[in-house]
Amino acid sequence: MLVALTRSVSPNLGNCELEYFSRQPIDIALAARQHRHYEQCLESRGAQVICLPAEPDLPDSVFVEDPALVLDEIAVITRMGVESRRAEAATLAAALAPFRPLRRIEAPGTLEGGDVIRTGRTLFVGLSHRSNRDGIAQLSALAAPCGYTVKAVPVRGCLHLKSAACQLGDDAILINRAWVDPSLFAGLRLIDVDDAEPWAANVLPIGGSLLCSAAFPATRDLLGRAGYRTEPLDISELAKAEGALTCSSLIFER
Ligand code: CIR
Repeated sequence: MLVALTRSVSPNLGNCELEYFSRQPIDIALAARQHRHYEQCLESRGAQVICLPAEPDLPDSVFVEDPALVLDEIAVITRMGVESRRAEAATLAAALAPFRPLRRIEAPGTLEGGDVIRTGRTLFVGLSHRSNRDGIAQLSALAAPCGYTVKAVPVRGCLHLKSAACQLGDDAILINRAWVDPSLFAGLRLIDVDDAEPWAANVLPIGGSLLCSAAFPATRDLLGRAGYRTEPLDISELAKAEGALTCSSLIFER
């Protein structure tokens, strides 16, 4: 049984961290409706959604992908690259404890789940503003006994590795080559985002289809032509906080 761990939108989302976007007003009620629709899409694809209560003091806490990484054997509670988000880990760790033994990234390491792409037993980890070499080395030491190889991937021009590239549920990667070196994914099939849609690489494979942002129709079209079933979701309000599709859930086998 697939579990999707989520957290309701903070009423304070408007005070989110921003790295690449200018601050825009966020309609919190609309963000909450869009997030609920996202959860319904996960449910309709077979996931049991466990939604944690909103954290009014933690603006970015809806983005549960970042404070933890759930592998088949363990869950790694990360140490986030921005101080303002570190308190998100406590309640997320409590929610994950029944499912996996917990491990932790410790200072001076930093790591955010948005920087981790898994393909088979390989973890590609973005070396970004948010995840540093020490954090990646710690993850490598924690995951190696479970049979994972960790590969560091320098990222430029975007928030996380998963802003630049995402795994499509098979041996393919959707990629914006301007932000990550494609040669690092040697052996995998690469599909480029549409040139006019640099932020389109973040899509979520679940239940045999790809959840895509409705804001990037050209990339969705090209995925359709490549044989993928896609579903557009309006995530306009979470996108203003630099969120996309993968960042609002942690999906794992129970
Ligand atoms: C942040 O800057 O941390 C949030 N405003 C956005 C995080 C999005 N996370 C993700 O894509 N994994």
